[in-house]
Amino acid sequence: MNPIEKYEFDRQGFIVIENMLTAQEVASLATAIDALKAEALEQIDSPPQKKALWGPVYHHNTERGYFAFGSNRQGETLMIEDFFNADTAFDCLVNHPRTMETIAEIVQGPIRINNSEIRIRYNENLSGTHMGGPIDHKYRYGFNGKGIDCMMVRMIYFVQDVTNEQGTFCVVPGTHKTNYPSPYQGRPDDEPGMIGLEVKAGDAILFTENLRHGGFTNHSSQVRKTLHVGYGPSWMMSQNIATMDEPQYILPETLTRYDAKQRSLFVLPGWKR
Ligand SMILES: O=C(O)CCC(=O)C(=O)O
Repeated sequence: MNPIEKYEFDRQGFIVIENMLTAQEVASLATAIDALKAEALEQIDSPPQKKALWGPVYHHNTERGYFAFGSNRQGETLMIEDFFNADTAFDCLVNHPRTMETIAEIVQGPIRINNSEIRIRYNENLSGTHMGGPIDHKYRYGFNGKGIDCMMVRMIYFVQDVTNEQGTFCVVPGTHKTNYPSPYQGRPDDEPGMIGLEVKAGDAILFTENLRHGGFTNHSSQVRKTLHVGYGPSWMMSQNIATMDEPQYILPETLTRYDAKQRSLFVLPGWKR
């Protein structure tokens, strides 16, 4: 993080990082997302199913190691969690050098990955606004003598250009520091102060989970596909919806193909499956 990025992240609660991925990474990630999307849509109603703590019922694909929920109908989102298990194309996002250099500046102490989701958003779908203001300790933005001290943060990677019309990720800048809960409801398109963050393929957005955020309505025919990876202090368990506060769902086969540094982003020292 350069001094401007650090200042802006502290001031606004997010930064847009241009050209985070190479053209080759964008191409292979986009291909892997499409293949997984097709499979997940086919399997979504098949057993086994898991009811998440927060309510939704997910298809658990035990063979490829992911959880999927939602549909490709107009107005809907398809969510695929724990996608790292499903395809080696995603390995480039585990211990991604520029990402880790950035995260190390805002999360203190050993870091672990706590969230991995593909969001596929169809025409007329929006992501309801959430967070901002005083918040659960897991998502808190903090600052101390050592600098920025975030709990959960997320990096969103883009494999397509996304304009506001196409359902950008959107934020109310500065709301990671507000002292009152937001009085507004969950429709991002109508919320005062909400701005869309337009991006190009290969860009990434880093934000603190404390920031008020969501996704504008996708008014276009482009299906919006994004990869979301969450980071935080090493004590934090999974923040995926299907496996909330459980150990990270990472298959032994996946860990086998990772190097030691990549493994350390998922597994606590001494932890055995
Ligand atoms: O990208 C979106 O549409 C919303 C994403 C979001 O809410 C999140 O990553 O927490």
